[in-house]
Amino acid sequence: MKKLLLTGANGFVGSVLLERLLNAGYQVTCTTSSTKSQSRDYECINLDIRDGTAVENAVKKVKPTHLIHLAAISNVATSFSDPYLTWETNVLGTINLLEAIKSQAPDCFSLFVSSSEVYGSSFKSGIPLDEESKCLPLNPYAASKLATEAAIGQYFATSLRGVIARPFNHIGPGQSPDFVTASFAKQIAEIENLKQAPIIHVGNLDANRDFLDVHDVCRAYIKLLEHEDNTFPHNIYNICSGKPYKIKNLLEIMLSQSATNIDVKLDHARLRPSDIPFAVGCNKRIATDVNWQPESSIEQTLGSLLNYWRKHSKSAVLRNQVS
Ligand code: A2R
Repeated sequence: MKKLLLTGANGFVGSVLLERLLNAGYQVTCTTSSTKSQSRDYECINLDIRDGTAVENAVKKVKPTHLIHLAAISNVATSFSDPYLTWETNVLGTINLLEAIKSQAPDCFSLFVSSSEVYGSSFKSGIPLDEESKCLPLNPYAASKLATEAAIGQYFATSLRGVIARPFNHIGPGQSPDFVTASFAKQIAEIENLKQAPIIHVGNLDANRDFLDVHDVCRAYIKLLEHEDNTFPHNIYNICSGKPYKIKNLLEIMLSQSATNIDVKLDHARLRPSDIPFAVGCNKRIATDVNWQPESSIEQTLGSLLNYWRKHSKSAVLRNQVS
């Protein structure tokens, strides 16, 4: 029986990944730091990963064969406003898990989810970055993830089994509208539902980013977990499309999927001073070692995101009409 412990199950990725893990036949125990609706399909433990004793008790109870660690402070703005919370959660929280796995489930195979943000200034080279590129973090979130990778690497070298993923931008339902494609989709849906004037407010449209459908990202995580008895030539993998998408082109695709005429307005408050013009990854390593490739087209991904926000916006309109 594959017993999997999933941290951060309430988050954007966790919600999608949980469904896919259950469909793949895993017996899943989720950990969340806030309440999650209970289900007969999985177990749920309320856990703050900063509490080492609680983490050890949870791992002792579950004795997982597999771990996917998503729980983190994942928002860059929060990492600037609360660096202590970010480092405590991301670095020390992960060390709590590593120690618990080491003492309570030493044969467990673990997937630790880091971030492409660790590359930071290296993106200024303007070429797709592979896993050997220098990591030069530009914000506390990225720095905390890189420090976490160093800690994990030491456990891998001396005791534990596992792999680290560095996902690039991912798109999907449930993501906060602080992220660019969710912001566009939410605004278009609200304009269609006459909740916003027909003007979409945007930030820097010239940046090139590497986007994946969240389902492709989750497929990569499961492939990494299941790859040939967990033997890999490497222990860090980029999860990316390898393609640059200009934000302006993504907006054009989304506008073309709406029948409403919408004007575009630059909102200076949405411009970030340290914007990196080009942040794209190279996915050769995961394609070669694990035989993973993205499957969704960008048009499909943006279309389903837009439909999610249309439903969301419509049900909010209906709720307002009833109350
Ligand atoms: O508060 P909750 O139950 O929603 O849980 C959040 C969880 N989290 C924690 N869990 C336990 N103890 C903590 N002290 C703690 N602090 C935060 O992490 C939340 O559900 C989850 C992260 O979800 P999102 O912010 O939506 O991140 P996303 O996009 O799902 O990214 C997943 C992973 C993160 O490690 C990123 O750094 C990475 O992918 O790229």
